[in-house]
Amino acid sequence: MIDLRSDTVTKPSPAMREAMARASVGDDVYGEDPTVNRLQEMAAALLGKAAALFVPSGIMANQLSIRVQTQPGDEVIVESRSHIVRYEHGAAAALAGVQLHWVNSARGILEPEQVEAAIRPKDPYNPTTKLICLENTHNSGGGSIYPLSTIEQIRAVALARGIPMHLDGARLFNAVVATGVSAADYARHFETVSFCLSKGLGAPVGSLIAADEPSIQKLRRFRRMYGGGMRQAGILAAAGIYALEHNISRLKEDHENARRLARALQKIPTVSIDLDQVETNIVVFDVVSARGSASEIVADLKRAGVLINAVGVNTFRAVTHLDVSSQDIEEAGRIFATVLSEK
Ligand code: TLP
Repeated sequence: MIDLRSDTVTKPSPAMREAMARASVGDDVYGEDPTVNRLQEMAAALLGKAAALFVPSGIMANQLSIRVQTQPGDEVIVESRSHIVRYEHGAAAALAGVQLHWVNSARGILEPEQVEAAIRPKDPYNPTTKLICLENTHNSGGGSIYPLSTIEQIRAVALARGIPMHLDGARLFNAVVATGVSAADYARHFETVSFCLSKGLGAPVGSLIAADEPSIQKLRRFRRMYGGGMRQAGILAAAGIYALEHNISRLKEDHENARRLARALQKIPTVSIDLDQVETNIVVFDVVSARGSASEIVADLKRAGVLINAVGVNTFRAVTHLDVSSQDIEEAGRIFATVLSEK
């Protein structure tokens, strides 16, 4: 089975498992796990921030970042198809008590004018705009990369209004590898930045939030409130360290495989795809035929040996990652051609 549902499906390699087995551990709620501490130091250094905090998931990283920078009743500006809106079960409302202010965009990338227009006036009637969240790369935007110049302009708008920014950088290193812009150069424009170890970087569990030291102290308390304080988490952190040391630069192979897959899909008459929009490891495409519902197409592909996700009525997402080779992608291309050309 060639599993292209997500880069979250990767399994720890034998070498990563060895690093996990060898990890020194301690009780991280006491701050005494040396491997967690080392991972946090590495993450802070990579992102050019004073400190970082290891958390169990990307959603927890986003939600803690929102919680720590807002009060109930505040408003948070987000792109309308961002992960925070689409896939976090209303957590920002349920856990932080904030209202999300969605702004539409073509591929997940907001323009500075849109952000400026979404900021509420300071008067007795409007809610208070307390935070702006961006996502880079943008999952539902098809792995789209935020141009650094756009981030800089949004930052200028935010600074002029005194509004902090959070970056959902679940796939930040895909943007780093694709553009050559360093993680720190992206991160400098945000008060809080999260990234995931358990996507293209190939670790089994975990995300990090980088920020200044006082924010990390507050985040640490909220992490415990949210049930995310872990004990001998060094076993997981060791996988994260291995991922940061070995699996960043190879993300370019996933990007090449995504383009390889996109080129194969483009040749299929029933598929509509824009090659220019395949910037990283996510391939989003439409199937323009009456050959069945999205779930039927997903089931047909599964029977033929490829797993993908439907993300719309006739829109699909395939994600490349370190557990699929270029040969797998070629095989997947052949399977797509057979299954999608059938009717
Ligand atoms: N994304 C998952 C699904 O939840 C959709 C995927 O398969 O792509 N931010 C972004 C941009 C993400 O894509 C994800 C996961 C998260 C946050 C949450 O990470 P986890 O699943 O670790 O909580």
